[in-house]
Amino acid sequence: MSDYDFIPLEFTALAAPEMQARAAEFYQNIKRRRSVRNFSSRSVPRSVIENALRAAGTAPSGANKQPWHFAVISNPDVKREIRLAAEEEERQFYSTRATQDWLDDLAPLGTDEQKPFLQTAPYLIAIFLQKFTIDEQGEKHKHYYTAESVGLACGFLIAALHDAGLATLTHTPSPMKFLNKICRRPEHERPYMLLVVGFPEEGAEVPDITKKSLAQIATFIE
Ligand code: IYR
Repeated sequence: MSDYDFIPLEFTALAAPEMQARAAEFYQNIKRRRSVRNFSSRSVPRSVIENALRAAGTAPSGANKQPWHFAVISNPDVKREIRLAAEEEERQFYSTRATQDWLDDLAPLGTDEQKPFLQTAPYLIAIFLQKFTIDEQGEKHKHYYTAESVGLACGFLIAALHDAGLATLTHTPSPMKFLNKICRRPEHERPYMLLVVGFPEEGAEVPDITKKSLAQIATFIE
């Protein structure tokens, strides 16, 4: 038995032409999203970050457990600490940990162990995954489909920030356990992703990559 009351769904069906126009418009907007690695230090209103996080928090999740936490870092000393820790991990990744195949796949993107954007960008958002929570009585409450749920919330967050006119970078220093200590998150939370948020540096460039076509990514079984 459910403890929830059921309420009418707020839903307005759109006429086909409007649906088509909106779908096309959304695609035109989202396809301009690029992973940016050169950030300016221009500041971003905190309210924009807050609303993007609210949007992320509406993502579907297993049994509505919402198994995520967003640590939002704008403090310059903390950003510096994160940069130093991430660069330490990345130095080991690029020099010993990564396989040659992996390094070959990354070479065209021009990435390396230098992560100045972790200090330059006005906001870093560290996203943590909660496989379970522990209540005040010390009891564990399990969460479900946590990786899927947090991935969805991150997708919503990136789309919301892009829609608000901001640039992002999904950054995954590996391992990134150092984020627990720096962000003061409990040990049982798994750092999932570090999102860099801000404005691109004047004249920023991005690699000339392409996305797979619709035919390459979808089959229609009609
Ligand atoms: N975490 C490293 C390496 C890296 C890995 C992948 I897969 C990328 O798409 C990009 C980078 C780094 O941030 O440099």
